[in-house]
Formats: sequence, C-alpha cells, structure tokens
Amino acid sequence: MAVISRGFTGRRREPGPDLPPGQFLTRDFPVLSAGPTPEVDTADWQFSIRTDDATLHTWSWDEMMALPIETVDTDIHCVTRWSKLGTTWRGVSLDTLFADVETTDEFVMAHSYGGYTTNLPLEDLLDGKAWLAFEFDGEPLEPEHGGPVRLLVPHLYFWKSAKWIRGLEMQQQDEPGFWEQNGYHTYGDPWREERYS
Ligand SMILES: Nc1nc2c(c(=O)[nH]1)N[C@H]1C(S)=C(S)[C@@H](COP(=O)(O)O)O[C@H]1N2
Ligand SMILES: [Mo]
Repeated sequence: MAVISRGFTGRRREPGPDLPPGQFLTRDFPVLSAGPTPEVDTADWQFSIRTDDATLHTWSWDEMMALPIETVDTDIHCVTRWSKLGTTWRGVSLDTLFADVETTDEFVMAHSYGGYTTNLPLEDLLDGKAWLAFEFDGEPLEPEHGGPVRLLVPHLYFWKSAKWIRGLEMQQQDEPGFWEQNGYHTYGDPWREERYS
C-alpha cells in the first residue's frame, strides 16, 4: 500500500549538495515578517537609489515594468533553517537599475515600506546576483511575501531579501540594518553558516 504524505512524496530531495549546512527542506512558503504587512499600491509605489552626493534615481511602477524583465530560477535559504529549492521569480536585475548610477560607495542600505532595513555590499547586488522581484510562481507577488516588489538576493540568507522594497541608499561604510543590529551576521552567507554575529 502506498503511503502518501504531503512533503514526503517521491520528488522530495534529500539533503545534498544543493542544501547549505544546517538547513532543512520545505515545500511550502513560510512567511517571516518583523511587523505588519504594509499596504503598498502600485500606483503610489516608487523605488529609488540615493547616492552619496544625494542624487536620487527614481522609478515608478510603470517605469520599472518598461525595463527588461528576467525570469529567475533559484534556491532560497532562511536563517531559521528552512530552504526552498527551485523557486521561480520574475523581476528586474539590479544591474539594469544601476546602469546609470555613478557611485564610489561600496555598501548599500536597503529600505522598505514599513521601516525594515538590511545592509549589503554593492557587489552582492551586481553581476546577475540580485533583482527587484514582483512575480513568484507565475503570479503577482503576494503582499505577505513582499508584494508588490521585494528585493531578491538569493545567494545570501533570505533576511537580506527585503520585502516591500522602497529604495537603496549608498553608503561609504557597512552599517547594520534591522536584523543585523539584533544579532544577525553582517553578511549572511548560507554556505558558511553566517547566521549570527
Ligand atoms: N520588509 C521586510 N523584509 C523582510 C523581512 C521583514 O520582516 N520585513 N523579513 C526577512 C526575513 S527574516 C526573511 S526569512 C524573509 C522572509 O520572506 P517570506 O516571508 O517571503 O518567506 O524576508 C525578509 N525580508
Ligand atoms: Mo529570516
């Protein structure tokens, strides 16, 4: 007799080379938010990159949608130890958004609607490593998962992928964001288990 239990059927992948150390596989999509889900209408949505000289590069929803859109197939890893393999997103590469941005700063603070922040080195956002994502699994990104638009930086722990992204602020120095001030690692490489500082 076949025993079928959701999450443990034939397609389940065992921990293997594609699972970072200390991670477990999940097939659902947990929601982790430090506060309430902000209501962000695409009509009011704006994304901006602010450089050191206070130059502001700003995109409306329509302006972002007119940029080249990429499909991203990737694994995601949460510091609370769940990983999800083979997720599919659509969004705009940060390379596209930074194409006309001139800066000598090497660090970035990501700011979200609702006040969340997280810090990253600029190089971790460039060269095909990060996106502004607005679709998950062929559907508009749900508000609880960061819709209308979230940052997607899948090579780092998922707390770096700021939901409800509002803008990026260039910084000379690496300053800690919300979770980084509360004990999380400043960088957060899942393959090195950079969970806490
Ligand atoms: N704005 C914002 N972004 C956020 C968070 C948050 O609380 N607020 N939580 C982070 C954490 S800790 C994780 S694990 C992921 C969770 O994304 P999910 O809820 O879509 O699974 O979002 C990250 N981005
Ligand atoms: Mo997290």
